[in-house]
Amino acid sequence: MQPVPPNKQQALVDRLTEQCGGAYSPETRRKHFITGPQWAAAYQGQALFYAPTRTPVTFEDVIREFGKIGIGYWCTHDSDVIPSAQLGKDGQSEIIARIQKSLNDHGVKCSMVTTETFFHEVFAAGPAPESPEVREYSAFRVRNTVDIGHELGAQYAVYWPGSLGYFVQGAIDEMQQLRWYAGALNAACERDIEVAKKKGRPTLKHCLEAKPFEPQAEILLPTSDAMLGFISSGVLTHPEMVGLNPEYLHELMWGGAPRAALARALLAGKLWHLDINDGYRLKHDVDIGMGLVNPLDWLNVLMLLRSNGFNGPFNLDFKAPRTTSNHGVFSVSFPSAVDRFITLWEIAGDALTDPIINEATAALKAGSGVSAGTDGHAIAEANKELLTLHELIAHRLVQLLLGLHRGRKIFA
Ligand code: GLT
Ligand code: MN
Ligand code: MN
Repeated sequence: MQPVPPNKQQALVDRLTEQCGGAYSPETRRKHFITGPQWAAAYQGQALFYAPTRTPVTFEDVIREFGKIGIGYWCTHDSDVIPSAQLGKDGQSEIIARIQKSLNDHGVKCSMVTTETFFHEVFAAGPAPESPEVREYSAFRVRNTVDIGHELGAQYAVYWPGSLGYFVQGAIDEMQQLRWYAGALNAACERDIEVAKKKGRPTLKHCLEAKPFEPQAEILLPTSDAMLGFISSGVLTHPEMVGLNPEYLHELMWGGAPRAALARALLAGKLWHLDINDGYRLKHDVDIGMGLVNPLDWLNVLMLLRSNGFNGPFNLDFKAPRTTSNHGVFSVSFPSAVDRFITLWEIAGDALTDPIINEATAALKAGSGVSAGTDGHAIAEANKELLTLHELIAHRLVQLLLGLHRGRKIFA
């Protein structure tokens, strides 16, 4: 092949993207409760050890492009768009008005706001350290985020306490820091009740997001399960207002099975928001686009969610690789992530109504009908052939995933 000069490269990528097929219309995409984070779209590829590979984009660019793609909802940290020095000051309302205008112009809604309690120097010792002034500042930040959320019409607030922890041992009192962290959440909920009442709006759903490592070495609330324990531990004044925003990859990072983690959250009635992405077990937070690494596992996860009535928000918390250009972020990364999600969601629907899977599942639940009392060996013998269905169900799911039930098409 001839070299592809710089001025021909975008056209080549666009043509091949088009040839991939499988894209949904913006209208179809908008039917799903899919949300796109400002920080994900604006990420310049500058993770630890790396220089940025992309140029900055504004929130206006992000919202406009989300609107074109058919991503119906936008979410943001308090400080993604509003410089932290302006938070709670006059500059904040001026920026919020500009955000609102962009959202209106492009038919996008704000679904969620989240407080950044990790990046700013003030959070060097985390969001709930010894210093009462820092804790008062954290409370101000979460209260102010609640205000921003209500102004922008959001329904959800997310908190990621990744900096609640330590690098070196000896200085941290875990009991106290957990109580202090609860204090910040309590401040957010109390402000929410006040503002919601004043505005005649429902209160927000406050969702905790766990990640087992990064940026601290040891994290006090490292998993969704740890957070469930925290929510019901008695330290929150409004535990009914606090639930979870699990992230698919964050559960893999500690070696968990995301589907089982989500099942536990569903059982507790706390699965309220979900960050969708992909990556590898026991590795750092690579935030790869949903379905690029573990499509079969994702199919299983979506079957669980569909059959338990969870319809979103599905938050595209992934990061385009450093090799993707600014143009590629909106022409390839976001639309293809949405389309993989929708396809897997539809296949999950097919799998849930698949006659083979359904009959196999029903047969497994029916058992053998042979009552052998307390004779374990006889019970096992009587069920032996039925249990082969486990493997058959797995085969059927892979068939549905890869379209193998339709036969492989060979193009001449
Ligand atoms: C940070 C984290 C994400 C969280 C964001 C919400 S912050 O980017 O790695 O997984 O969803 O605060
Ligand atoms: Mn996340
Ligand atoms: Mn992540």
